[in-house]
Amino acid sequence: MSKKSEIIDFCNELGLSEVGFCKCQIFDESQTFFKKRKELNLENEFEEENIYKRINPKLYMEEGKTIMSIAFPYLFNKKVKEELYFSLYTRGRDYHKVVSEYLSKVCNFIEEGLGGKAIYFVDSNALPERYIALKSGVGFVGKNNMIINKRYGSYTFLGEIIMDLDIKPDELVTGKCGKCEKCLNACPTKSISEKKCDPNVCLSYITQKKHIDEEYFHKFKGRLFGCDTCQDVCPFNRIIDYSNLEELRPFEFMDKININELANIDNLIFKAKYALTSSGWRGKNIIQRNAIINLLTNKEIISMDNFRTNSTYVEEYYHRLLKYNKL
Ligand code: B12
Repeated sequence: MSKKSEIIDFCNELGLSEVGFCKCQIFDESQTFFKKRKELNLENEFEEENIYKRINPKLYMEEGKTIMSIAFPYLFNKKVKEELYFSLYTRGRDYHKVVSEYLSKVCNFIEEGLGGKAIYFVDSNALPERYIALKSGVGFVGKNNMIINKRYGSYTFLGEIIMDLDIKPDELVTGKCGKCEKCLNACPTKSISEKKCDPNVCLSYITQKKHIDEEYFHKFKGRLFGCDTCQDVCPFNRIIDYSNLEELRPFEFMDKININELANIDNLIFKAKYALTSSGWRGKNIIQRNAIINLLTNKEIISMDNFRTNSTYVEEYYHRLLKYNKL
């Protein structure tokens, strides 16, 4: 049995079916791509600024020969929109932790079972994870920028393993959006278009960034963290499998949002609930701010009688919103 088959079998036993491999080499073709985005000011503050760190996986393992890409499905329930809601990717246990646990098991197998050397990555790193998934045949890139996987659509997280084993690369998968423009038309801030994608106005980013311009307040429309609109309307997400990874199942408190709790959130509640999810990485104040943006821009649920905060940052938003409402 080849080492490739052994790794795939091991992943399958863990419940991971969507895996692929590509060569670990400098992505020369990505240099021009990232340079152009930099010139056009399209880089996002959460992206790595140093292009060399983004295009050279060898920086992380000099003797690396192969990169493995794995897609982790997280969809358990297709009900995206409620009056107030967290984006689907942030309703369960923080995926950085869950994905890391899986990847670390695969790395152990490669090291102890196959005598190789292996390191893993998920999200907070300079590597272009979608590009690696594309090159590894895990999915194709949709007009909404998402990696679209045949079995799970775009509702997957991506993780990678660099190893010093020489594994046969996979073919790119064929698939494309064709003439469909549903995501482009549905994007609430027109962040995605055929010509250019501007992550700096992506509503997911707006819900996570520190300073929000007034023009975006009324765009929240119930979103408490993240945005799923471009995935929700995507035809490739219509007939897909639900996740088999129980560790990513949404917490019960995410199913029925308690807006008063969020608008008045304290450290105890934050730590016991939201900090366990990936929505916690920007801190308690961002969640409280998003809750009050939703409350004060939605005339139906405007009830801020008991509002309290110990944050001058959130207080400032409260006053900006009251002023915005009077305009
Ligand atoms: C910064 C970031 C964001 C920013 C900017 C997003 C963006 N559009 O780039 C914000 C906060 C807005 C964000 C939002 C989201 N994110 Co995010 N994000 C990242 C992060 C950390 C870096 C992404 C990045 O570099 N963006 C710059 C753009 C240009 O790169 P990209 O679209 O990711 O990949 C393209 C380039 O690499 C390009 N490329 C590279 N070389 C070359 C060479 C050539 C010749 C060409 C043509 C292209 C090319 O090809 C890729 C596909 O187009 C990655 C993790 C990582 N390390 O990659 C997660 C990541 C992309 N996010 C992820 C997720 C889940 C989301 C959200 C769905 C969360 C949500 N529900 O709110 C949204 C989706 C928004 C969207 N439609 O893109 C997943 C994507 C999973 C998937 N199946 O695609 C990732 C991979 C995290 C993970 N490990 O799972 N994110």
